[in-house]
Amino acid sequence: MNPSRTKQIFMRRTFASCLLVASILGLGRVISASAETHKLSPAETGSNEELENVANKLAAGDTLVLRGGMYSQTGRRAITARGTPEKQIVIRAAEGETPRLIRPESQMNRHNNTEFVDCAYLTIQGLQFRGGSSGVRFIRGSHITFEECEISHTGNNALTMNSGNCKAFTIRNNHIHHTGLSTAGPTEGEGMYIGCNRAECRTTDSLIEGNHIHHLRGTSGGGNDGIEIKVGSYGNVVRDNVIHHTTIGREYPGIFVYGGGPKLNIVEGNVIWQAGEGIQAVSDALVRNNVILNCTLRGITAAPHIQVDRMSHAAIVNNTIVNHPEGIRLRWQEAENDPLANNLIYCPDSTAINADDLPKARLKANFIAGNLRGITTNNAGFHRLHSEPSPLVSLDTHRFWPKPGTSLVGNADMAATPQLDFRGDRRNPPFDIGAYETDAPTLNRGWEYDQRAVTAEPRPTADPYELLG
Ligand SMILES: [Ca+2]
Ligand SMILES: [Ca+2]
Repeated sequence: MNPSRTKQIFMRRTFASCLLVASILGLGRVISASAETHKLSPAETGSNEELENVANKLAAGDTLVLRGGMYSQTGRRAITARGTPEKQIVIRAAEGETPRLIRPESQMNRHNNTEFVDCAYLTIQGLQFRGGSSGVRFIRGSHITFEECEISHTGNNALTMNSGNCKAFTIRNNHIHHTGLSTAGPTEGEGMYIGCNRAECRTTDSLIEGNHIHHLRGTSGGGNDGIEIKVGSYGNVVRDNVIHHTTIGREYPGIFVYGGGPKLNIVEGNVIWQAGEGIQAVSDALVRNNVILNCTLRGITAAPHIQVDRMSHAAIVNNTIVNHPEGIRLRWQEAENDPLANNLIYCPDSTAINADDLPKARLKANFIAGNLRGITTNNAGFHRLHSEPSPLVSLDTHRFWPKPGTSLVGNADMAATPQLDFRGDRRNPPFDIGAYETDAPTLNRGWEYDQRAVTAEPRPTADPYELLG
């Protein structure tokens, strides 16, 4: 059995057990709301599906339980469900069953799979969405939890929030894969497309956590980003996601945050490999504790973008960036960003840093292996690693745990160090370079492919301004 197959099975099992727990929690919610619970079984119908009809009649506090099997309709499937803070609405899978909301292949370019329009205080849990132009489209909405779902085999992108403002969403533990299948014309195929071009709509104060996103296909200049948060959207946390193989057709970032809003977006604890760039951040971003390896272009791009009129308040700290053609592409000459610190940039056979000039920003304690363009290690803030062959426990098995006694341990810049590390463990001084802090556990808890997505414990929401004052 090959490694990726093993990973998929492992994750599927774990997702199933999460679902069971979530179902129990969901049940608790139903009882306390003392509202109606509707049950539906699969049906294949014409333009008017019972699922759509029932969902649109849910009152605050109601629950809709979908039995396993195929739900199919030919017309648009649009749901509006509005709960209240006290009486949430839940649409969920029956315990241990998988409802599959499908869209026939012949309609891939005609309709999205499912649209949620102006929903509020709604939880959607354990459903599978297969087919459609976009998989799941949120048209405006607030206080929506979308979790333990699967979106796949879409003509274009999987999940979109670019039709009006969205606020206070939680998008958690979903499995998103095989997008951009349309051959009718150019397709983007993003995993998540959040916010609008030119800030014509914004998504704010939302949490995007623990999602597994892979095999994204794009054929247009719009690009197949894993998670793209457009200009003007702010206050979002993107953490503990696993993103890989997003380079079918085009090479775009695993995570792309533009910034330009009044608050930061936080990108932390993600694992990304085989993307174009791992992460691209322009402005107003805190990028920390990410593990990024084996991308086709580079680990991180920190450079201007035509849609963002300034570059300020971006910080890139304590990331582990391994084995890319370029580790970091840095274009911060005009930026008021700060700092770039405590990163491990390990690209011994290629270019670690590509900067066209030294930025004004604070550079501290970045440890590198690989070539330099535009800077030298005489510049304050860049230190060459001398430990050979590798300062990490194992490159082969992707255990990026700093070896004791190497310069990665204890040499971080204290002021730039986040409170927690990649695993959510508290960092204690002296602080370490890269995503892991080594002194808390006695065992090597370096990350491996199979375990990362599912072992991350929920962590307290960090203060977005803790680094930036
Ligand atoms: Ca894109
Ligand atoms: Ca320490």
